[in-house]
Order: sequence, then structure tokens, then C-alpha cells
Amino acid sequence: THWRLADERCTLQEEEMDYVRRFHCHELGSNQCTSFVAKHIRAPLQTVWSLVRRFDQPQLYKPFVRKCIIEGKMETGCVRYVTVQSGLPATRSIEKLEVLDDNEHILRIKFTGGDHQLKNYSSILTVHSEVINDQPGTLVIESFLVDIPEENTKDDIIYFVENVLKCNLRNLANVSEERLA
Ligand code: A9S
Repeated sequence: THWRLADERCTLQEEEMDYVRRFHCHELGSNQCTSFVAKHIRAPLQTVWSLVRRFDQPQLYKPFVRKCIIEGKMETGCVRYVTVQSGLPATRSIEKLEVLDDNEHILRIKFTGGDHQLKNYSSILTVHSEVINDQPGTLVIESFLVDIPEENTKDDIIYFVENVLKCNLRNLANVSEERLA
């Protein structure tokens, strides 16, 4: 089992890095940092993408989101007003839909306001179909770019954002896999 585990880990690395190189390029500014998280989900790509693409309802899979309102139609350039659960270092976020590509399955978002510390935050989320143990699966990769704030170190901000994204993708897996049950 150790060998298989190791194999899965290195397989994850190889395919993941190919996608990251192709789809997750960020123009790094002088005082900015970037990283990414990835998650294998045991559900077909269409199921996962149907949840991810709902820019108007991030609460479908994001556990920290309490409420979300968007103005007008859900299309490139539209803005959502997110309020988040209590106990977090922020209460709200204003987020703009940069790209929603239903063919390439690419979602690009920028945070344009709010009372959080994530200045000039932008993210790219892509989904890729794969086979896991002969079952249809989906590899989700989410990368981000964000300013390094004065009061934090680069490692602090990366640690913080990576953990939020890991929570989001873990819950995306739960919701996607439940939909099949
Ligand atoms: O939700 C995302 O896609 C990504 C992030 C990093 C969201 C972070 C967050 O919603 C909190 C979870 C509330 C943490 C915002 C915008 C600011 C925070 O401080």
C-alpha cells in the first residue's frame, strides 16, 4: 500500500504540474505571492463544474460564506457581495467574475473590496476529468495571487489562504460526492 500511496502522490504531482503550468499563470508583482491547492474528487466533472460555476451561489460549497448577492445577470464582469460567517478575520468581500469558461472549465475571480486583508487577491480555478479506481473523477486545481501585507510574512498569508481553499475544496468534494449518492 505504501508503494501505491507513493505512486498516487507522485502521479498527483505530475498531472497537477502540467495543468498548473498551462492554466495557472499569474503575473507576480514585487510584493505579491502565489500558490495553489489541488483536490481529487470522486465525482464526474459535470457534477463538480455545475457547483463551481455558480458564481452567484458560492455557499453551495464554501463553508465560510453566509450570504451572497449579485447584481444583474451572472456574466463576465458581474460583481458579488459576499458576507461570511462570524469568527473570521473579515465580515465581507466584494468579488468580480473575470472569466467563466464553460468549455475550458476555467473560473477566474478578483477580490475588489471588503474588510479583509487579501489585497489584490485573484484566483484561477480549473477542473479536469480523470479516472480514479475505474470511476469518473475530477481533479480541481485552484491557484491564487495576493499582496503580502506589511503586518504578515509571505508564509503566513500563503498558509492562511491555502487553508481556506483546502476547506472550500474539501467541502466541494463532500457536496459533489453526496450528489451522486
Ligand atoms: O473563498 C475563496 O474563494 C477564497 C478565499 C481566500 C476567501 C476568503 C474569505 O472569504 C474569508 C474566508 C472570509 C477569509 C475572505 C474574502 C477573507 C478572509 O479573511
